[in-house]
Amino acid sequence: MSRRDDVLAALRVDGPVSGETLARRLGVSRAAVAKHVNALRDLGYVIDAEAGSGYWLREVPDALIPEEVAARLMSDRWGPVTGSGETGSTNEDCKRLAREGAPDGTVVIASRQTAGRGRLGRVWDSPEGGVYLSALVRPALLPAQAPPMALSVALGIVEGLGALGIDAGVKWPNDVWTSDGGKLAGVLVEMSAETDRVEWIVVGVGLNVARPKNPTEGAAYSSDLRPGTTPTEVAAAVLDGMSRAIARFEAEGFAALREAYERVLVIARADVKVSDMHGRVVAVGKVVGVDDFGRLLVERDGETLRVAAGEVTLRDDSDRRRP
Ligand code: BT5
Repeated sequence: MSRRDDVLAALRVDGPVSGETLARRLGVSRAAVAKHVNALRDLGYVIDAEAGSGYWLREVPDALIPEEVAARLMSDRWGPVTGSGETGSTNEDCKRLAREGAPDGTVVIASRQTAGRGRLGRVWDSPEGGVYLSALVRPALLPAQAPPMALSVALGIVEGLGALGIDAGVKWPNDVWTSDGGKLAGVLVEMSAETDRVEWIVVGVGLNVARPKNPTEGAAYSSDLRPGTTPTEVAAAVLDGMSRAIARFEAEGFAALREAYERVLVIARADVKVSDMHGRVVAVGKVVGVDDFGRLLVERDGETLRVAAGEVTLRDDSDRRRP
């Protein structure tokens, strides 16, 4: 923790704390305390200074600030939590840190991205009002075991949102949908591996919290979580959900998460078409679940196909289960 974090932690008490007490407790001068308080104010913290009683933390900012997310985390998997207001892509930042040797659990967050990416080079619209984060995982997995990581993360996001009372579900493989049928969040998993060892996995999550003022034309995405829900609490809840799901996946494999994943699978029993990355149709039929490796089970004429990767399109909306 930096000194500024120490000052912030000391201010998180119910009531005013004098500059002198803070200085003594942290072993710094009163001028240094004042400097850190001003830096916190610049970040959007409202800190009153009352003569005779001291500093009082009145309001924490809504913007996504690493210290605020870190302070709310229950899981001890994540940290350090880094980042700033704007960046190109948190996945790019996190991959750079991974190559420089950053530890498992490192998180990069941003309030907006100028070059947010989806899978296969697609664009991820990243205006202010969303959560954009990437987490570094150094798992004890073989490269062939890694693919269900993305599904596990999607499940973790849904469970994390559930802890905030927000209803969402997964659309295989790793989209998060809300009950209006729009895409609330997406997951981009990138990895570096040798033949017999995963060196690192960067898990990127983009999630819409407030509806952007000027949404990209034609984008069918969902947002507008409960009014008052802040990006900070969503980021912390999602990271906590992810840490539980990832830990379970690492320890027991996707088989241990399969049932939970199927329970929130919004396309369960839907008639679908699955296409590969070139647009070729690889399966048509009814979704009956996923297997222990996260492959989608599509049934047609009594035969079950296992699809490892692809894009799902609904053929008939009528029997899709809403989350
Ligand atoms: C994804 O890709 O869903 C993965 C998105 C991951 C974004 C995060 S943000 C933090 C980290 N840093 C990055 O640069 N990326 C990660 P895909 O399944 O390919 O979906 C992309 C498609 O979703 C686009 O082609 C649009 O149709 C749609 N889309 C774009 N922006 C969206 C948004 N904000 N909300 C919902 N849908 C969106």
